[in-house]
Amino acid sequence: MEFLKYFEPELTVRSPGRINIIGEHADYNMGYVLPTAIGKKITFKFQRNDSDRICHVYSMGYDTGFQIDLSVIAPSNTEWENYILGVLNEISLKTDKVRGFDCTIESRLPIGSGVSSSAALECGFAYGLNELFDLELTRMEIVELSQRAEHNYVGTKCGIMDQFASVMSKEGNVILLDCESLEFEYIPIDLAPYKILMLNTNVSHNLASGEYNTRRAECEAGVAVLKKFHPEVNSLRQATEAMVIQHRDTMGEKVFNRCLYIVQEKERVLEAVAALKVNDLQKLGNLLYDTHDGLSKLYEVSCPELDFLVDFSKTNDAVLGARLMGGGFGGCTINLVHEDAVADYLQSASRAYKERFNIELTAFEALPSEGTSIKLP
Ligand code: GAF
Repeated sequence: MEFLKYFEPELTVRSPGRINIIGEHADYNMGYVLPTAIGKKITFKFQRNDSDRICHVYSMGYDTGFQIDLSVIAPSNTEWENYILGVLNEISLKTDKVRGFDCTIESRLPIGSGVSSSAALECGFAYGLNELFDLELTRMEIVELSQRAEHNYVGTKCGIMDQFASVMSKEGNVILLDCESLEFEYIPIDLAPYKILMLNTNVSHNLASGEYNTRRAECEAGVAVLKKFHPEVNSLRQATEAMVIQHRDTMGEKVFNRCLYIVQEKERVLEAVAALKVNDLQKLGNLLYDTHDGLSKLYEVSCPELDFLVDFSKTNDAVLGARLMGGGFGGCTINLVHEDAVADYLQSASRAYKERFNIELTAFEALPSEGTSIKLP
């Protein structure tokens, strides 16, 4: 099939990836997270076509596309298509206003690196259709339907953080999001003279999606135990460390470890926000290290490459803190590095990483940026 790759678009939408300062695997446990969008984005170009129900979506990066008949939306065997189809399916459950369109997608977001190219794909696509066909969806509806798309068409039972950050972020701020009430606060972030340096391990251990859902199930198993003794506990958000410790034997070691990490992480996010507000970057850095420790030893979502980079960072005084970021099992570490030392640090980390794993490290600076938006001509 011939696809339209280049056309004068009616609408261009830019949808960013995200970082998360702290609060990992906290969202589906109804805890707190501290994410923001970054400057790296996916660009969508849209135009309506003259068909009532035939749509074309083309990925410039994969150099391949697919056709969709709006009257038969169903999952595909190709993973990236399911992010798009899942969104179309969710939108079709809400409205019948969508008509035929052509769309091209061009990504500057490294896939599988923990900066949530998946949420950027879902949210940017949903945002674009909302504008193109006047669907009158609110930003929050876009966030929620994109999350459901991932659950229903991709199979990852993700929390709400990534979609929320992709759509709701504001330049120069992080978002303190309470994933239980969905109340949120923008917190200005100025880390000078430190920078947020992302180091990409360039590995993505393919266990990730299955293991992610397993972690979620393990947390739910912990909640089920706690609920027998504390009926008010509906999620780990309502649990305390003392409760988790008290019921350690009933939970069993693995579920206990998962729950312990989650209740400790909940406190760390609040401590990190307090530290940010008084510019105590040393404290913030130590909290990042504590989170990594928990993710690696208790939650067991790290891998040798991520552990290596975090350990390596501890040998350099210019780094205040580092941890794996995102779901885990590969992707990036987030590092708080003194601006004068970024280049040297990157050079030494790259050399050491290459020597140990024979893999090239890649890096970028993350700048807190605006969420999904229309690109004006
Ligand atoms: C992935 C998920 F999509 C998020 O919802 C979140 O749970 C994150 O992993 C871990 O914090 O990015």
